[in-house]
Amino acid sequence: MDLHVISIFPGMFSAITDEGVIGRAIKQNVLSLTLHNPRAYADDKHNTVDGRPYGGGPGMVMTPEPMVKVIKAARSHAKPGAKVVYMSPQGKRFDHQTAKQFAATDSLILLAGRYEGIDERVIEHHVDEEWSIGDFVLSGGELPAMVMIDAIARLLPDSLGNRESAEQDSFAQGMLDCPHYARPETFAGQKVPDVLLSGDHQAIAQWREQQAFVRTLERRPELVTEELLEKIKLTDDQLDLLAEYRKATSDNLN
Ligand code: 9D3
Repeated sequence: MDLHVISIFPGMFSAITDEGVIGRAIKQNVLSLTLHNPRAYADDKHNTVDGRPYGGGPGMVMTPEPMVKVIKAARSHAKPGAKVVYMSPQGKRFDHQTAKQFAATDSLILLAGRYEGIDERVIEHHVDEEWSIGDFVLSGGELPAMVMIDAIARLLPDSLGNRESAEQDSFAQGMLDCPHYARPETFAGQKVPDVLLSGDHQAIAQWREQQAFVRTLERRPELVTEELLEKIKLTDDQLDLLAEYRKATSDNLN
């Protein structure tokens, strides 16, 4: 997969290119990441990429000319059909499903804005999709782009065959993860749950699924949708728990 990132702060991306999943994917040629700086396409001696907003108000706006030039340059390097994705608080919310869809494409152009954002005419004519990573205010699109790249890169097939662990990811299943334990068996007076030491793989799988289900129900009830319930096929115990929980929450409302 080739990724093209448009940003006036290309140096920020060394945070993800040098180590970890993304660094490894790049090293194994599963992924390439190319940075494109709008400043290189500004035509004044100060390489200006921002301007004052028409209509007044605080902050600056990224001006159209260098942005359109840098987008065209990125398109010329990307594979044919690559989408231009603008990281924006006005975008749809990025999630694991979206990560999977992007991971299945072979070329992508991510546009990270600064200031108050990009001139709307650029978005209308040169951007294919807008994505947000959540309802909180950041200072630019670079961290969101890196978040998206991380979520995508770990889903790419690699030579070590990490696909299986990606499929087992909690969000891939639509549930939160179960608790995890490592040595020692007793730490600060707290013992690892017996079932995990039993060697009974079926019992362990059952316990983990039960833990994941209860946690999801308690912490993120909005994730327990009809769709999830159909997918995971609840045991009788889980059905009882769900009924009890739903009764308790509907009682709270009354
Ligand atoms: C304080 C500035 N805001 C005016 C009311 C608007 C605003 C402009 C630019 C808010 C944030 C930003 C910069 N953010 C992004 O570029 C961004 C972002 C985010 O802030 N949160 C979640 N996802 C994203 S994707 C890009």
